[in-house]
Amino acid sequence: MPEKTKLIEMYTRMLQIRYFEEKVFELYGQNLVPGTIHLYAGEEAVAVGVCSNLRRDDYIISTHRGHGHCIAKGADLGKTMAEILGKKTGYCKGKGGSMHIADFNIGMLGATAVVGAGIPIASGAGLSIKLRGTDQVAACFFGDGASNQGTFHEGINMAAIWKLPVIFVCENNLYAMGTRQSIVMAIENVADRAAAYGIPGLSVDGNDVLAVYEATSAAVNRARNGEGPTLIECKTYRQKGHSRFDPAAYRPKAEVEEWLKKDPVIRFKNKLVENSTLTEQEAEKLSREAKETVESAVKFATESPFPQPEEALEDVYAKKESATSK
Ligand SMILES: Cc1ncc(C[n+]2csc(CCOP(=O)(O)OP(=O)(O)O)c2C)c(N)n1
Ligand SMILES: [Mg+2]
Repeated sequence: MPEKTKLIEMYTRMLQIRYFEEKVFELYGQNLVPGTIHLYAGEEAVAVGVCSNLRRDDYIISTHRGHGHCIAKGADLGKTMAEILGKKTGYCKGKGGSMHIADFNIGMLGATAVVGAGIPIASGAGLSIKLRGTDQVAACFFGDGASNQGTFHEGINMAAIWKLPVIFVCENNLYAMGTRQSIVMAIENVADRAAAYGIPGLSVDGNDVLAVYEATSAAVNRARNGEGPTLIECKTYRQKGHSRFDPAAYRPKAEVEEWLKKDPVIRFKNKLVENSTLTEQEAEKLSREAKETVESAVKFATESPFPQPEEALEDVYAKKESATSK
């Protein structure tokens, strides 16, 4: 089990992700978010359990459901919110939006809206680490749906044969849009696929941040020691629909209720109180502070200016000098 300061940091991050997503949902309702959004609420234990094992110079590769990954890796909440609102102060100057946030300073190599596309990118990052001879690792988040893409096979196979320092993290939330996993997969555990690549594959309770933390800790040690990649499947559930407009009517009510009882944020709080890491009052204070942090991120983002139309093509193409010097 991590030490007290680390546990509190992990709980704080989970709270920040939850409140952040609630705010994004609210702002979307006020027509302040261009495009669509995919919320991470309910899956906080995965991002935090994984990223709490990573150093700042380690890499992550994210998905269309990526706000939680960014926050867990240490992204600035104000710049993240500003990007989602299309503001000039956002990570990509407001030109990327929710699904294209990147911050190389914290090792966040980028989100992608193309399902499964991050998997070979992670293997590429792993190859870069190996060629440069550093002890960094790359963690790649993707969904159960993505694990049915060809990129999953190609990316993991390559990482396995070259023993690349990559942790493949499947966020199995049982659905790819409205399609239930059992309709499109003849196996129950995505982790079983690891056998095909000769690498370890584990299925863990993705709503238990400590279970995710322990599994990732072993995978990170393995990767840093040059022993190659690991596939970790985290069984979890998104509390909202696939995207903002999806009421998720295809999910049985009893199933939703069962998973809401396994809320990862509440479960972690209960655990911290039970084992005397926190008192109820201290937990309440952390919750208030996380809300305030998110409120100031919203204030920063909403008060920030939009980019000007004439800036539209800036940062889109490489400058001539740098393009020819390559
Ligand atoms: C290559 C590709 N195919 C289809 C889509 C449309 N699409 C967007 S999200 C999604 C479902 C992804 O499911 P999963 O990988 O389980 O991630 P989750 O949304 O459950 O987190 C699909 C099919 C896409 N963006 N990219
Ligand atoms: Mg899914």
